[in-house]
Amino acid sequence: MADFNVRYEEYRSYFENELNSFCNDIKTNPEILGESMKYSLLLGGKRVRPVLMYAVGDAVGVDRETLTPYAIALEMIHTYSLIHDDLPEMDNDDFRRGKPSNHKKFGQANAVLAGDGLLNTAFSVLFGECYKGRDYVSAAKLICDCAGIYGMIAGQSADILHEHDANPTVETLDYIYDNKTAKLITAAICVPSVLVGGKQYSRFKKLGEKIGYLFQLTDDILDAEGSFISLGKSVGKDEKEDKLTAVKLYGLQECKLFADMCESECNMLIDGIDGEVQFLHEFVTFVKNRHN
Ligand code: GRG
Repeated sequence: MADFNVRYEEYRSYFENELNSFCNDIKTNPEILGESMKYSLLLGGKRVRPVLMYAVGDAVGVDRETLTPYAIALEMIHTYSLIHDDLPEMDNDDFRRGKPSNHKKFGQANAVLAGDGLLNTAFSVLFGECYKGRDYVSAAKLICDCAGIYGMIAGQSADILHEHDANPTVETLDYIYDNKTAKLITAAICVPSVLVGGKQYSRFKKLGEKIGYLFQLTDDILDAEGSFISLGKSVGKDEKEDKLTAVKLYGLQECKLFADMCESECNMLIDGIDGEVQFLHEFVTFVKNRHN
């Protein structure tokens, strides 16, 4: 795992530098708009989506320079979703990544606009790549679709609808997981494949869906038994708000067994991928065992 940590850090710090340069060029009038966007964007975070994108890029032969605009756009979309999710009318969380959430720092109206600004800028970055050719357009569209009304937003809508659900079903839970969380992770994994004409696309898609599912499963386990110190956000909220989660449906112990099963399934899918995939195997272990 030592090699994994080094390589993860290499991808993460490369991305962090690129993101910092990108943010230096954001200058808005009024200033508070750009400041509130950058506040959340640069608050830290594990950067799992950019890291995954770069790792798959290395496996299929797409360089980091080519991927970086897509990674930045995806991280902006992810960050906007967290800002909006933390708002009182959504998940109502005062902390994110160990710091005051965006609306606590800038107020609710500015937080809505910071999220809108990030989404809009993400689209602008994606459009900026499209002149390069058809594969670049397809990769941009993939991210838009995964983030949109047949992806993350649909998952969030279902998540809200099924709070206090008296008759929760596996199908509903899977729909929420597959869309709210797994779609953006699938986009991160599939973009490099799309940029080389769809090389091993269906294998990467299945892998993205499975890693995304595992990611949400561990998120729910951490909400049930993690701590504020390690997570940097409130814990125990799913139960308090009677959210439809795997912990509610299966119980904590079953959830952990389920996570073991998902980990094995991810590893089987990775075994079917051609290329250098050791990092991906270790990434799955990292997701399964994460503490934040
Ligand atoms: C469209 C308003 C709107 C919301 C979208 C994604 C989402 C729905 C809400 C965010 C809350 C949530 C629990 C999402 C599931 C995905 C997830 C586990 C997000 C946390 O991602 P990490 O762990 O966060 O990658 P960091 O802080 O490391 O970037």
